[in-house]
Amino acid sequence: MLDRLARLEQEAREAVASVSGLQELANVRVRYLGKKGELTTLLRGMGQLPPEQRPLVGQKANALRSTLEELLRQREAALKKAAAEEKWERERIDITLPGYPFAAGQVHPLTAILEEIKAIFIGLGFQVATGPEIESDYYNFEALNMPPDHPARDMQDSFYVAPQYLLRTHTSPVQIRTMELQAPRLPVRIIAPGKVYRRDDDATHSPMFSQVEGLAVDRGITFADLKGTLLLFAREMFGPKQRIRLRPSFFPFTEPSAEVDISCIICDGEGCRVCGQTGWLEILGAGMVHPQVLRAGGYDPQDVTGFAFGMGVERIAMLKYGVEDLRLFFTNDLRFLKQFR
Ligand code: 2U9
Repeated sequence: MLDRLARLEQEAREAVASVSGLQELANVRVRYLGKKGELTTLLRGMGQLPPEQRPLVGQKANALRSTLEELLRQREAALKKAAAEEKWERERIDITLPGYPFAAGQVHPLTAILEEIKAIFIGLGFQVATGPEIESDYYNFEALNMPPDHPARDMQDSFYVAPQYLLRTHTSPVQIRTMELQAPRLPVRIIAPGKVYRRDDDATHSPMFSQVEGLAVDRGITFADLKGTLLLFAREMFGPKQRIRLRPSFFPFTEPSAEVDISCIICDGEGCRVCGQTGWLEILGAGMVHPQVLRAGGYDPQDVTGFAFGMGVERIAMLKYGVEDLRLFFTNDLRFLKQFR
């Protein structure tokens, strides 16, 4: 019996040493230590031994079991380590290799300007409102005090998609919609950025362009609030020394109305080619919201007043970056766009 144990040990040691993988090792474990394994079977035969031999054989058999378990453990650890090392070698990364070239993108210059404009007004407590680009005749014209026979409708050559529907010619419908939703709660303080569409196409006009319009409605809002807001905007956008100038104008949706100029950002008012020797650059239109328009939005013009303004984002970008042809913003020429990194 002791001889058989010794032979079993020798055999098992060789088997453990010869395996090349974890699955094989598991098979070896079953073969020797499993329920029907060789050692177990051998121990079952102990009953046939004379009683005085049993303790010694039992002791040896248990010792062999421990030895084999330890052997298996060690072999398993060694196989796992070898596998991990092999994986490490296989997946090794040479961090000294040069990286792949990566073309970093950038925001479009118009997006950059739009974000700047938004940030300024958000800082003043305005909220950003949006709306559909296909609008009804009502929201685009009628609610803005431009009835069907109003001459102002001739001023806007528009893209109609159906008799009563068109691509919005300004973002003003957004302010009407917002007032409708919000009335009679006060204050209304929103800007409406977005794309607008007009039949216009030359170096300073595109059939699609972007506007930011603003609207503030509350009790006691005055023209002075409008001027203060626009002066602050001009200084944040173009520099702290900016001055603004308002000239009387006309819009159907505001009364009184004004064209707003900033002191020329090239010559600081001295007169140059960019400002046409006037010292001023026109950057926006503005005015006090027409009572008719307040009413369309659901507010009582006897109770509240409001100011509104509108600007073209491309125009601001052209002035700020010195771009002479607005179409450059839309033709995706990388030689142009890469200059705004
Ligand atoms: C509501 C009430 C009033 C928005 C206004 C202007 C003056 C204006 C132009 C600037 C250059 C359009 O992009 S542009 O061609 N806009 O001059 N816009 S007041 O007035 C509103 C808007 C909505 C409910």
